[in-house]
Amino acid sequence: MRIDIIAVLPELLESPFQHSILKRAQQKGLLEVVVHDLRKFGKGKHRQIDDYQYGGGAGMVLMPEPVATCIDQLQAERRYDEVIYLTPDGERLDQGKANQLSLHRNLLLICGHYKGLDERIREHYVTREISIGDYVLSGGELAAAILVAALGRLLPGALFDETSALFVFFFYDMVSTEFYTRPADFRGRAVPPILLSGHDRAIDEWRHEQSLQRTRQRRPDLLDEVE
Ligand code: 6GU
Repeated sequence: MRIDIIAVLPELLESPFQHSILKRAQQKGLLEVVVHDLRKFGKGKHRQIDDYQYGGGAGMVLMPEPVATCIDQLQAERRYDEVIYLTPDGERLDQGKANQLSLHRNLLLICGHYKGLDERIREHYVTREISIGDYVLSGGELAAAILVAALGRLLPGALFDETSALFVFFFYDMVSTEFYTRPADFRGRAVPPILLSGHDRAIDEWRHEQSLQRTRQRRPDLLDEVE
């Protein structure tokens, strides 16, 4: 999968893909992430990319010309399955949407800033608008990093342990069980004895029951969706 990202602050995207699973996915050739600096497409001495909004009001809008020029250049090189604008008024990202998006070959992500994109860019180029939750960030870069992190781990071969990828689908309708590591007794608190029993089948059943209980307690909405 190749992901191109158009960003106002490309520096914010320098580190997120250089560690752990995303780093390994890139080294293995499963994932390619290329960040494009929108300012390079601005005109004049100051390489202007934002301007006051028509009709007045606080906050700048990204000028359509630099964004269009950048998208045109990228689209001349490859066909994108989706052109995704990261914006708080987009459809909310969840595991199901991440699963679907992870099946694509080429994605183009556009990070807004200030008031965001000129509406005409949204109408003409954007095929999908995605939000990472109901709160507002001042730019889309961190949201793009989260989207890439959600997709990268789903690419076949990205995880060491393939059962972890299956677990993802499980997580779609239930929260995970609880986890423990050594020591078996931590400051007087013991690990549930079943986990030390060596009975794999019984452990699986116990974990499933834990997940169900925790889902009922923490995220009853997930069970509503399934039923
Ligand atoms: Cl995708 N962008 C911005 N700027 N804020 C957000 C968001 C995206 N998702 C939630 N808040």
